[in-house]
Amino acid sequence: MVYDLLFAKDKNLVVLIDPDKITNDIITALSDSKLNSKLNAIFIGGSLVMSDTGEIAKQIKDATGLPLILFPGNLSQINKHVDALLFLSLISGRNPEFLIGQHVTAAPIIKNLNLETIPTGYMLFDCGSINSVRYMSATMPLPNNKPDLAIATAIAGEMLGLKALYLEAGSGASTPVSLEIIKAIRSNVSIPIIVGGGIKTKEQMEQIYDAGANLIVIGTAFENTNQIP
Ligand code: 1GP
Repeated sequence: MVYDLLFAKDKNLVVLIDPDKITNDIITALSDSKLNSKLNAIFIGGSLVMSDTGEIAKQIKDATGLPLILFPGNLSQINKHVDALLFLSLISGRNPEFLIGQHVTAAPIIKNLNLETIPTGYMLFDCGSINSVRYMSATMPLPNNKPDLAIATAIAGEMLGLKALYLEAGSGASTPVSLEIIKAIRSNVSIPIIVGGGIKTKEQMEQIYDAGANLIVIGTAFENTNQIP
């Protein structure tokens, strides 16, 4: 199961590839075995994607032996070249389209492709600016300084049977989800916690792992440098 590989270690790491930002340098970097040895998997997807996600997924798959997991902004990104997908429920929001609407349309397609689904509660936090997820999902993010709201949302997600929580600051956020929020959620749920958005340095990564994250997602910092911080 890809799910087990994703959370196999104490400190797990993936890079997120936005199909619209793929370059030859990124493909070359992803094919490097030294870099691959630091990653559990690769995520592919974005809030709004213009490119053919399946075509880019195939290129990445051919370049690396790592599991490839779709992190879909919407169901148009579903394709047969990934090994699994985060079946996201945007539980910080109140837009039924991203709580169940897209899922109903996507479910038969995913079943036909025989893709593993990883049911994930997606929690968007307000980290200072209107990011793409907030705009595209037309939802209000959780405050980054009100642990009670985050805890209640996370507990509800766990009670609904979700298998992981993704705490999202938004791609390119100036600051990641606060350590206070990560710690508060960690003390209240036992399912794995994924943290992404705005993580740029090794020091931030260590602090986020220490706060209780099981998996860190690095997108922009990898795209900009073709290296892991
Ligand atoms: C975005 O959490 C991911 O959905 C990664 O964010 O691009 O800021 O690393 P960054």
